[in-house]
Amino acid sequence: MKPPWLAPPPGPFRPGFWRSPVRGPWLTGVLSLVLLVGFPVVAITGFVSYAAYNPGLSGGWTDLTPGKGFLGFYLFRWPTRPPWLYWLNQGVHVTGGLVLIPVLLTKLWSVLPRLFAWPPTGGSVAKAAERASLLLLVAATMFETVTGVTNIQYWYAWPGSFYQLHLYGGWVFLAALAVHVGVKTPGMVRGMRRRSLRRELRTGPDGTSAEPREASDLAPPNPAPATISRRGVLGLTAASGVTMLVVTAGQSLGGWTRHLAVLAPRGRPRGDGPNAFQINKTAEYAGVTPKMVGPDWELELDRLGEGVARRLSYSDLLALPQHTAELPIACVEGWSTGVQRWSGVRLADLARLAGAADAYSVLVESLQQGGAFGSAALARNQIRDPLALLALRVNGAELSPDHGYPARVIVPAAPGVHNTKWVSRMTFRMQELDEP
Ligand SMILES: Nc1nc2c(c(=O)[nH]1)N[C@H]1C(S)=C(S)[C@@H](COP(=O)(O)O)O[C@H]1N2
Ligand SMILES: [Mo]
Repeated sequence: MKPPWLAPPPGPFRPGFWRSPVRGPWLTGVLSLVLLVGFPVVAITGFVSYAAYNPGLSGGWTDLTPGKGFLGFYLFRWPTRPPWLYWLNQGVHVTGGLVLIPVLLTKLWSVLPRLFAWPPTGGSVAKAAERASLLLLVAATMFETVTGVTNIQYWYAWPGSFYQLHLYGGWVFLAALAVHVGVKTPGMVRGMRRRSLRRELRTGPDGTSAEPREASDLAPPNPAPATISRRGVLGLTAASGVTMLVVTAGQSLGGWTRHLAVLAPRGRPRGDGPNAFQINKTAEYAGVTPKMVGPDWELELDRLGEGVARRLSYSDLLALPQHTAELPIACVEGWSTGVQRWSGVRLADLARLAGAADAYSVLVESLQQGGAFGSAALARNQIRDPLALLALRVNGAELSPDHGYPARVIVPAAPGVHNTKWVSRMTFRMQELDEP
């Protein structure tokens, strides 16, 4: 006899409360397998995105992440080829994360009774540790999903930078996932072996009965008659995932699929004409006025520590050799402008003009008045790539004010945030400096 204080309180804490006959080790196992394949893809592309965002420049020019030295152990110099590299990475990261949301929710539903398991500590130290790691995993997964979704939907209102919180959350997630996979994989395999997928996909609610309680505490001790089959649950989940795919993927795929991307704020086509592609921040938002980019606008080229090397007017820039690059802008938020035809001056030519042909890095600053992303640092390989331009024109026309008139950076394979608009100054740094 258990002492009375160990008896669960009424309601969801009593196993008999949970009666769905489809809940059980098989359904949980199938959903787990989908997440086991999907989550690592989303996590890896997320960590890779961080490497792209931070090109490993020391000195903290753009990256202010505290503790970067420790968590940044895997960072590598982000390449400039293939030009669609970041487009693909971020499309997979964001779209993959969104598509997995319905699978995650169904999986959480399938294990919901365990949230109410009694006693909450599990009754032993080992159980308590397992439950704590589970709580951490669920919390980290929710945190990554909520911060990610609010960020791409422009509702982001969390204290602290998205970039840091989502990265740290990612590490917590990865650690908790590793423990979970280690502990649960045998159970997942056993659960899936209990039933044949093919047979389940042919079984409707009439033929659906619960798995035996002895098999797992996920199965209900006192099952109700089935109102949905396992096939129905998996079908609804799959249909939700596919719907999510259809209403978001167009924001990165582009073309006609863009019309379907109703859940993507930067997904839809906008107007027509050479500049009619997605805009992130407008000139108005950045506080860039027509006066600031009028005839007096100049580009300043500096060498760090040595001051101004050159000043170039708009017509000076147009008089330099003009080059063309067909490149997309691919935002960290997962959307892309698709390939546009940019033309302007090579960053390598500007570096040479500044006497900085083999610069280690360059800090590109804009006319933006405050706010984030008004400047960005680029690494040597990005300066030197022949497709890396200070663009003056796009698709045969002058840049529009919102796309960065008079001049903006465009670098192959770089995350959108490095393609600084309304450029006013470029400071070349000749050597790698020590951390400040
Ligand atoms: N000065 C400045 N440049 C900027 C930004 C910004 O906010 N300010 N946003 C960046 C981001 S995050 C992206 S995705 C691209 C978007 O370029 P677009 O608005 O021309 O599509 O511009 C980049 N350049
Ligand atoms: Mo972006």
